[in-house]
Amino acid sequence: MGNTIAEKIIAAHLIDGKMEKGSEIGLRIDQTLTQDATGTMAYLEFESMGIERVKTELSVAYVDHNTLQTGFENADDHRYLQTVAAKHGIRFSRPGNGICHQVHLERFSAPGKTLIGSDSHTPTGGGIGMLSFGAGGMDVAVAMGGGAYYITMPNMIRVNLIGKLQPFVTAKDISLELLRILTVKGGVGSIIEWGGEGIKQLSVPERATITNMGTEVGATTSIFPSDDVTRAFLKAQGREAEYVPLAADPNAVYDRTIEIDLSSLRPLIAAPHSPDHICSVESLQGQKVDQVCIGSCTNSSLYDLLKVAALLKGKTVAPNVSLSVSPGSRQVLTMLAECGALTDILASGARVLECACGPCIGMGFSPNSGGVSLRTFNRNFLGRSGTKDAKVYLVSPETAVASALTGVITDPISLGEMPEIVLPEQFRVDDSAILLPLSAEETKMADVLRGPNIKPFPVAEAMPTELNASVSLKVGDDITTDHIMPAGAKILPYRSNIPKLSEYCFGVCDTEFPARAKSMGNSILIGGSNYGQGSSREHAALVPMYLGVRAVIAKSFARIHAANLINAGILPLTFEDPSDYDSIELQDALQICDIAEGLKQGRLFVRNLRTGKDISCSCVFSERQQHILLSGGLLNNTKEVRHG
Ligand code: MIC
Ligand code: SF4
Repeated sequence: MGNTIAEKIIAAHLIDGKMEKGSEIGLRIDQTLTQDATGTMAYLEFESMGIERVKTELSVAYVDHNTLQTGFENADDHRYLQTVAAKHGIRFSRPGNGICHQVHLERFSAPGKTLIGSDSHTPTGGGIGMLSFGAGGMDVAVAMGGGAYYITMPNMIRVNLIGKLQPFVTAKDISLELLRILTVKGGVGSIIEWGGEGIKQLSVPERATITNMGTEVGATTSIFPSDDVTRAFLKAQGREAEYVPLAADPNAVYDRTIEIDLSSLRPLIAAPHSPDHICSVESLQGQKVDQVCIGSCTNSSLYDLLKVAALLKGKTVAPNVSLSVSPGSRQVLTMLAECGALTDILASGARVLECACGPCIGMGFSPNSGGVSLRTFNRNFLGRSGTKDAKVYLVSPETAVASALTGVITDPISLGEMPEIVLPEQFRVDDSAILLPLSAEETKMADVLRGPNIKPFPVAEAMPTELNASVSLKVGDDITTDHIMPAGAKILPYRSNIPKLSEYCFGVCDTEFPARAKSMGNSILIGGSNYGQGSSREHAALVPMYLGVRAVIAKSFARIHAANLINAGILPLTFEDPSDYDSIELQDALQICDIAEGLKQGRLFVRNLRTGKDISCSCVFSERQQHILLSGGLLNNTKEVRHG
């Protein structure tokens, strides 16, 4: 039996467990990345481990999320990240240098290596044949210290691309088509491998658009082979030496195979408020648009923005539309400037924003009230843009431009002939905005600078033998981490201040939740299916833990969030019979007995003291995870292990 690409990389990095589907495996991690909104916590956690220098081949700290400095908080965090990185052997990508995934793809990603990042879109690296995972900050801290990264050995899904993309149909439309097929839950527990003749026509940045959005189908990660296209990209970045070929064996076995015929694909759009609300652009043609945003880690490469510039050239944005363009990196922006494309973008009336996440995470550029915003991004969750009643649609750069020019949702096919875009053979390589860490000698004298906004992270308590707690919140299906711990320009500055951040927890669902949870002392959350989908932010676990949440009982969980709950010492329990969800109400008093024994058996009974009903919940965790839960989280557990 042959191996898939992922299986080959896993086999080469396996340091714990067996490659049996469904069982826990520990992987050696070659590279890590953090961004600022999750990085402050990750480095506070790393510091608490007392390790002097990272043990990875390469670790990079990026600043790309919290770049609006409306007070001292973000600037303090940037300074902390810069100094903590310098001291511990980590490179530091300065604010303005670009979005972590775009910069990492350009400068560091390498086929055959492993990467984890404290950001759910880390699988962008799969575009170059790197096995890359989004993870919570604590898992990244452990990997920086040389520890394994644990995942459940996934299923393998193969997506074969056949045929040829028509003009104005793009990699983004392929991602949206996969979302139509799989929905936001269909990739859970799986790695998606892309193959077939059709992949040859996709450059590395286009492949990266696709692996980036694999996160939206809930996949553990996504990956492309490493081939001549990969070699050409690495060569253009002056990194040809890092090329290694990588392909699945012809007799590799997949759990599921999906075929997408590129020739019949048409421009697609994801309607509010979920990336899997897919329909054709044509079907929404003519709807008025207020705002168009081009950029984000999904669609901000040089190739994307050269297309955007060529389509905007000589034309003007419609008067009712505000158009923003955020290049993915300083490399992209300088190259756009050098070839004159930036002039075409500016002349069209577009507002050029910093090379950062910006509007994607509600860091400025929020739409007007009730506004319709078309975005080339990857998420359109309710309220994420910063305007709660805005309607956000996800589209390709081509559809974005066509609609910005007409002022209504427009199929880009109506733009006429697609101008030919030729990518330069050599990219402009200038790593001066990526600061190298201090030498081991210099490190001894170096201080780490912390501002007053940086508060120590909350300490979890060990799991009691018996838990008596009431329900502090009951929510429905597909709750995202943006519901649990919203982002946006007002809240993000408190990412290193859990007490302050906790005031906003579940604000989108129920503004009373923080006060109620606090007044209850210990409490339990009830969720529907795919609870915690979306981002990797461990704040969505740390903050509920701070507010006293000891368990979440849901129909099913998203992978990264489940891992974050365990790391924070919160029990993630799954209803064995999903209809039991209906029998629990807000404020119900629940009792869970013999927790340690139940964890061993993989099943716990939750007694509802109001109804007297015993609800059977599954909790199948590895021994490692059971220990973490009983100690009250990964940090407590690491300390226990250290002190014997
Ligand atoms: C996101 O796209 O939701 C974020 C912001 O990049 C998050 C990380 C965070 O919350 O800081 C993610 O995707 O993991
Ligand atoms: Fe940044 Fe948006 Fe990408 Fe998250 S999805 S890393 S906020 S650009």
